Amino acid sequence: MATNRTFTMLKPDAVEKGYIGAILEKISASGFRIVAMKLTQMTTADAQSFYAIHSERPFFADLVEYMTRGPIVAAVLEKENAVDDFRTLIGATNPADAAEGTIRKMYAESISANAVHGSDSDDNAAIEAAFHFSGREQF
Ligand code: IDP
Ligand code: MG
Repeated sequence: MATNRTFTMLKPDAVEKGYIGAILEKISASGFRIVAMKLTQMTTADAQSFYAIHSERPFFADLVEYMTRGPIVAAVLEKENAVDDFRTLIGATNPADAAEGTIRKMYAESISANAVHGSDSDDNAAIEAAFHFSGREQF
């Protein structure tokens, strides 16, 4: 299986609750190498652009408000089968449906404030990594 990269954000709810260390520990223990990482805050324009695919959804305004309310940790991760394995590690979008031991099961509070983002494809991982990091910031 090929080594590839995915993109993640520890979302404002996870940062507010002090879960950065615990979530990064779980990510590292699951075999992901951190290729890039920073604490940053998205502007409204950033969040509207990042989540443009959801712009027609009824929750879009709430999603933008939530994702901009405080700092996030943005990171690029590398591993064999990174995109799919990271989606497995974070669990279902709604923490009520997420499997035991997944990050969302352990740290998310609701379907909207669900602690962590994970890219859904190799192409989107590359687009999302480039949204937050220059090539020189990815190791
Ligand atoms: P994903 O993060 O598991 O890939 P998406 O469907 O891509 O889920 O949705 C992006 C984000 O939008 C979710 O992580 C969550 O924060 C929010 N979201 C998704 N569906 C709902 C919903 O039905 N109500 C409120 N917020 C939602
Ligand atoms: Mg998604």
